[in-house]
Amino acid sequence: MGNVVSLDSIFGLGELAPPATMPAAIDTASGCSSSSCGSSDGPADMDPAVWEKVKNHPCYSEEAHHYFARMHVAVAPACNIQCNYCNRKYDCSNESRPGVVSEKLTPDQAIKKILAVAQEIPQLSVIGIAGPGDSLAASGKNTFATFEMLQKKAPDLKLCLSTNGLALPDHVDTISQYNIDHVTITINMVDPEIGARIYPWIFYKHRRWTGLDAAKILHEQQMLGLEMLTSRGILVKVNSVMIPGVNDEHLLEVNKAVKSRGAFLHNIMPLISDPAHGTYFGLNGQRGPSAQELKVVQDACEGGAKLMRHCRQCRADAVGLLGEDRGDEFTADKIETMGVVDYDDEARRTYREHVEAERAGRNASKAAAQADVQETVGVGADPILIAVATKGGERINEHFGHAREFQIYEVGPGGAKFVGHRRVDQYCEGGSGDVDTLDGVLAAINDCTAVFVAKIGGCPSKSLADAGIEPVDRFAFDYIEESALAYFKDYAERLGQGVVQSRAGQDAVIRTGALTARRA
Ligand code: CLF
Ligand code: SF4
Repeated sequence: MGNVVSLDSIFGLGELAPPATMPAAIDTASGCSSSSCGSSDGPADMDPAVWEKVKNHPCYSEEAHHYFARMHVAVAPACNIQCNYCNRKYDCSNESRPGVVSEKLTPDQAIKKILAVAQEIPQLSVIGIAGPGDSLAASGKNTFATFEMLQKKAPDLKLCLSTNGLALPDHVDTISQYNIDHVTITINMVDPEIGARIYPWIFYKHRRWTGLDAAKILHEQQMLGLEMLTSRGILVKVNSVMIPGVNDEHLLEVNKAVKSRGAFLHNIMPLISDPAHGTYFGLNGQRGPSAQELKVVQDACEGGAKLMRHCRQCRADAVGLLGEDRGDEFTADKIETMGVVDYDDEARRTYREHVEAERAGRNASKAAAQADVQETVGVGADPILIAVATKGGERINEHFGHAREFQIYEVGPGGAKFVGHRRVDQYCEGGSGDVDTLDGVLAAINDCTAVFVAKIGGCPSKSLADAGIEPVDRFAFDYIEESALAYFKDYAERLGQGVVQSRAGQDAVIRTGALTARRA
């Protein structure tokens, strides 16, 4: 018999009674169908067939990323272009980030690892190939060999790949043949003049191309590949690396161009640039954007191709929910000792049924909380940002001192929505807090009005309050969006009374370090 799983056991909610903001019964889906709740990321907004493809994909649905995990297998080491933000010593920074090197696998090793991980992590829904080079360089040999085997061995897992797009048009038929429903193309420009500042060379049709010629070929291949995929009904996500002073303003054009060609999502990611990574940009002082600069560009693109804001720029062998990396639990030597694992999808099926029930029950409570805010606060109030310590399940269920990232929600009369995340060092290690680490946390959430936590100590509470960020633990284990709306209602009242001050205009630091697996 397979494992019995529940959301509470997975997300560490313990034996809690349902929180006040939770609907009375989980089977009240008919009370407020999702179509009436104005979700920007739910079945109301898309074709049912598309919703089926994205609802359990942690990258293609923001909501799904609170519940579902992805796993990357690093079977594609070669690359056919050079990006100025990449050092080949590290992973492909188009879909991951520099700083760590993934453990490269053969297709056979990859399958063994996937089956072992799937057995341990019932949230697993997607297997992606994202490097450490380009998944379609070297004819995509390892990529397709892996997916061919996987399709037969674990048919419930979705297949996903990421590419720079240069070789994409040659492989669209194969992608279609293997039922790969999700493809990411990194498109940083639609103007070769800008492209020439990002790509020093490409390798195409047996020769090396440089400068404007290289950028022009890459651009044409990317556009062609995108059109070919979307015309076949394959969902395409476009990643763009935001490089201040190079393509930041241009990304609006990119957004329009990819939308007109049918891209499903546009993911604008901050450049990660550090001299220690040895990249051209890192060594030449090119900086990445601040949190506010990134948000300004993302906000300007709203209304165009739908935006993804929850990307974690994960590594090419990442395992787990997007905000975590459990890769260290599944290294090659550990997989070797596990022996052969048979395919068994029972735990994953049970888990998915739990998530479906949970989703159905949420719509009514979100709509009620939003209506309450609109009625009491009015529609003209300015939204605020709230940082949330969470380990998944859309709940406030992490201690302040244990958080390795904070999810950022914007809340106002229009509702509460996820707008980003901030990576931090864990403040509390071995039972005591570190002052320097706390300074880093404050800098990362400096634009937030409040931080929601399951628990927090006296010292960090005082430092947060001194910095003008309100620590809030009264919503511990409740749902994030409903809690944010309840908080906003109270905050607007206090603002009106002059008890609190607005934090508008503050900026925060995006940490360009990386989330890596917890070391034992
Ligand atoms: Fe992996 Fe990429 Fe598929 Fe997701 S990641 S291949 S689409 S399964 Fe996701 Fe990671 Fe961001 Fe990529 S958070 S880097 S967007
Ligand atoms: Fe590096 Fe990826 Fe660019 Fe290739 S496509 S150069 S691996 S960032």
